[in-house]
Amino acid sequence: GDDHKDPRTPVPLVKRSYADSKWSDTTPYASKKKIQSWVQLPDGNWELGTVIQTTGNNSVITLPEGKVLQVSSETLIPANPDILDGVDDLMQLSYLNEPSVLYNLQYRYDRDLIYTKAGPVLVAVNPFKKVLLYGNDYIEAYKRKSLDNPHVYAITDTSMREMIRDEVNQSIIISGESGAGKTETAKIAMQYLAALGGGSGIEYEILKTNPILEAFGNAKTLRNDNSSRFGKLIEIHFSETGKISGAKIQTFLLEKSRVVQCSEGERSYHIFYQLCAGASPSLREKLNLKNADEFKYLRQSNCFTISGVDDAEQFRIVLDALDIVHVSKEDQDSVFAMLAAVLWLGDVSFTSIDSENHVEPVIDEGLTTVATLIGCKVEELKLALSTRKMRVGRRNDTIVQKLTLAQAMDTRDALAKSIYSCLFDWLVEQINKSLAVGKRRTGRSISILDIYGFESFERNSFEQFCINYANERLQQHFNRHLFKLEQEEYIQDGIDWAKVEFEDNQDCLNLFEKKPLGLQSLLDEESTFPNGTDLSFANKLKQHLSANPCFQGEREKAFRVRHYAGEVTYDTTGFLEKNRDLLHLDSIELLSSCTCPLPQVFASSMLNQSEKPVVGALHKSGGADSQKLSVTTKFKSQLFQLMQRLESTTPHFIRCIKPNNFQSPGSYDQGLILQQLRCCGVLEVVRISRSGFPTRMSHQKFARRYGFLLLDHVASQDPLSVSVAILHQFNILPEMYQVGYTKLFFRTGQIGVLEDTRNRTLHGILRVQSCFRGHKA
Ligand code: AOV
Ligand code: MG
Repeated sequence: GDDHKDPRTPVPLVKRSYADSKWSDTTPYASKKKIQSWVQLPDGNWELGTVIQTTGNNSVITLPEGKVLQVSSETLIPANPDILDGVDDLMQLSYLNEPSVLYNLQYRYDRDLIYTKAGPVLVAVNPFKKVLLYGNDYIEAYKRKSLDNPHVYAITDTSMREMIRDEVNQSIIISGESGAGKTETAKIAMQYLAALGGGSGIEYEILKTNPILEAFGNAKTLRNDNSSRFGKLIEIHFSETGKISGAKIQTFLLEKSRVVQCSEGERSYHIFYQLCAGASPSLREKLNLKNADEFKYLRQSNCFTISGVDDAEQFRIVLDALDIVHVSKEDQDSVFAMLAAVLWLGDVSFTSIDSENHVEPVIDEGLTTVATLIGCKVEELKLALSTRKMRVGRRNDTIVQKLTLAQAMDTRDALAKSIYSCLFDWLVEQINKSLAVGKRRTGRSISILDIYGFESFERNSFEQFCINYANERLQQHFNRHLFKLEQEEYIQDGIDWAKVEFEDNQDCLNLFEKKPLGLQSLLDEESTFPNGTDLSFANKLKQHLSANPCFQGEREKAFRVRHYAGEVTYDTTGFLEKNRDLLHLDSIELLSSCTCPLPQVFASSMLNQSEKPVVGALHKSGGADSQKLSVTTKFKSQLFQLMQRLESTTPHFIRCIKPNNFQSPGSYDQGLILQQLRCCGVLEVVRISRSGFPTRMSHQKFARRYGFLLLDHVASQDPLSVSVAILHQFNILPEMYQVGYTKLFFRTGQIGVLEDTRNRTLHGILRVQSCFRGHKA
């Protein structure tokens, strides 16, 4: 039988075995004098050692610093020969195991080679410092293909070529934990597209959307100084000639709670600090601005600056960018007025007016400034913040209810949050108008997806619940394309294939999405109950979901979810309120009566949103609230639409990896990296790709594309015969392709030879033609 005691036999590190792969042991190890092996030290890190003796089940191994260890042979994992140090595609490793992959990435990382291919996936390890890999020279080199090592530019170039070649829309899907480098990577991809497809000037506008959206949608968190608090899909359209013709941005669920509340050491949205630091004296006066540390909303987290960032300078960059995307000066003034109004709202305080704890706002600088900025009377604002109109009884009589301190503060904060999120949406709309794709749609586009990454904090709330759910959806898309569809296609087309197992996250998605007993349904249900509380919600979860392997009830109001990227404990405090996300009709009416233009726009957009009654219809105050979809439901449907859109594109995946938790350069935390590699299945992707056939083309298309290269006449003109003739003429080795029922399948790189010949031949023909024309003239 199998004898796994020999250290030369690859031993699986985790549950899945790579030993069974015919690829995993191809180097004749025995012929080497010294046997290099990975040994795991007590701290969990892997070290490269040399096996000097093996007796029975034990091996003696020496480590670089002269230490000698005796270990069980089974724990040793084979290392690759030196010649494979730092290969730029993990597919080239003879031994595919976790320590070898970790070592390979580290070897490259130490040399600032932050990009590595894992089969079709680009792995990017965040350098946390400037690396000299970008700019025009590099762009030019990738464009001319004089450089072809792994890079965002290279994968972007591929997407561009495939868009033109296949006439299919493309997507670049960037994933990874918070702080792993997704947003930077997305910008690098945009840079490349702008350089290649530029010319009309619209590319500058597209690039300038970045500083704007980052100012309004990014903030410093404990994980990332520039953390995206919204998801973004930018769809860049191209003309037939490959020039950018326009773009469209879609955003997903902005974290609005941050406007009124954020944790110690974090910041609210960058734009607030930028405005306070960078506004001109006249603007400061007009908005009655104070310093950032004087506004209550900003003061609570005790963090005002980001090291290495000059907010005033950033403000100038944002102003510039707003000009470039054609937001008029007038509109810009309105935007800043809304920002100041939000800040001043936080300074509105309340005073008790009776013995029943009812309050009303103090008429002070805060209240009067807000009224001036949004363009309403102080009295109207005061009323909206201290009372609520309700319809009661069968005759729908209106009665006016006074608010308690807690209710009044909630009302004030809800108004601030709504103004800010409406402002964000409005800005995106303005940007989209400016970038609008003309009437001449060609239907060719490349979309870049950059959403907030998986998050796990000490305390996780509704926001993390949504963010992590989005990441689960994205993970499924990744799995579907790289594992499921890939393998299904082989089997469907009748080619030989041994199935590769992968970590499926369907259980976790079911936990979220199942009706009626899933996290989201139960949350929505509890949100519609007048007497529902966060605690009753938590209890319902424990009652109904405990059978799901991904769920665990925790003490009091908490529960735990086993995500693909790790376990997260959520505290349900605030879940119901945040899911309902109600802005009382009184506040909407206030905004619509304002004399400033933006509040009116906001009010009408909020009223439009509230047509479909789902959650809130039965909410506390008896029906006078705006009725609208719950946040969870809306977010879920947005994500479904997103996935549908992505399904119609050819995806290109980039996996960003965060090498340490300190945002610092040069530190490579093996454990942290391994966990990220595991949860996105990097090893499995490599394994599938090298035993698989990533390039495929229908017989028809193949015959059409390369048939003209045939030297001999083919008796039968059916696509299959033509295809086979082409394969023979070019001496493509039988193990390098498979002929399926409908398609040809090729191993990596095989189609390149044919494409090169085709291009050379076509060029030759063009040259001859133009010579000919030259003669005639
Ligand atoms: P994220 O988008 O993945 O997190 P970012 O793209 O904001 O992460 O990257 C975090 C920080 O890492 C950046 O601010 C840079 O300082 C640094 N960084 C990332 N990529 C590079 C690079 N290629 N070169 C130099 N520095 C880089 V979040 O949005 O939190 O999920 O929500
Ligand atoms: Mg980001």
